[in-house]
Amino acid sequence: MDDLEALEAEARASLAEAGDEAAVDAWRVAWLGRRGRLTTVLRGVRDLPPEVRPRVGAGANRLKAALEDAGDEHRTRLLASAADAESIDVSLPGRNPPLGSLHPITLTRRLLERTFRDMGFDVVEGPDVELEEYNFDRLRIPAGHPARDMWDTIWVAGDDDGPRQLLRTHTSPMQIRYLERREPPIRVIVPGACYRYEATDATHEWMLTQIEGLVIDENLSFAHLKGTLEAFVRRMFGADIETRFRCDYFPFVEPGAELGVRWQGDWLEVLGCGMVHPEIIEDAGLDPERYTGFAFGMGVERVAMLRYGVRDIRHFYRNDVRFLRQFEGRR
Ligand code: YSA
Repeated sequence: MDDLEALEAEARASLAEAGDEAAVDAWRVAWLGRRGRLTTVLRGVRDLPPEVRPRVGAGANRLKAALEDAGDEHRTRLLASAADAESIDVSLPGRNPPLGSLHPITLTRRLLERTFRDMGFDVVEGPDVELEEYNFDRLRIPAGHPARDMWDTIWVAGDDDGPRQLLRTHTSPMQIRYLERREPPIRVIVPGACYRYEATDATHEWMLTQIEGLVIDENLSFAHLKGTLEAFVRRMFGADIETRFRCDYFPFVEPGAELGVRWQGDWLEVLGCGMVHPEIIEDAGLDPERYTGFAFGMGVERVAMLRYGVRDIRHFYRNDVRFLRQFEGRR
């Protein structure tokens, strides 16, 4: 029994020196493990004379339980003091939590909106799910018109008797909606998502963002269109940017054009534009002899490609954080 007391004193002294969880584990193995010192004593009880065996056996078992408790308590104390050491020091200055960041298309869209606002444009939005009538018919693209092939369409399933709906293929339907409600002078942009049932490649996505522009006033000419868009491009990309206007066809303008920007030794089409067709002005209840106007539809992903040197449009919506992290901290 004296030996057991000496053993307990030694075990407790050794536990007191264990400074971390790993040391407590090592202590447990040395004393209570399969070949541990106390385990060896317990195993030897069966060799003792029968008259002392019960007393020593009971004492050794009590000691084993006491040392197990002591080991657990020591571990708990160590963990509690480690947690104290890591606890918050309220006197330190605050740190920003790791937040997400804005997507490059959001950044570009906001920059475009700011640029047009500075040039005197209002900003409005319209519906993504649009009526066929606004997306096509009232833009002079009736059913069966070959120009419908320019916009492969995702139709929205609905009531067979009701008007047909679709995911807008461009932001141009908002020209008609805006003209229904506003009187000239009009100077507005309409940013928003558009959807096309088409294959993707390095410069085409099936979901894209456009910014529509509409300007209606007296005495506006193609020179105003060119001047406005060239001023815009210079503000966005600097004075040295190389641009070109080429003839293009859209049923809702006359004449129509596209604006391309020099990109990787080639030209990248950034927007379609033109003088608003007189029939559209007349359908809005305005006198086309008095009012003229111009409009444009710009691809925001294309502008982002130019701005950030992105060679493949598909990077934007792959959700690869290695790509997206490159835009962290930008505004
Ligand atoms: C034309 C004349 C106007 O008076 C007003 C607007 C327009 C533009 C017309 N609504 C339109 O959608 N023309 S477009 O099909 O040529 O697209 C306009 C721009 O969107 C393109 O110049 C390009 O920058 C971008 N775009 C078109 N399809 C795209 C795309 N961007 C990414 N992926 C696609 N699949």
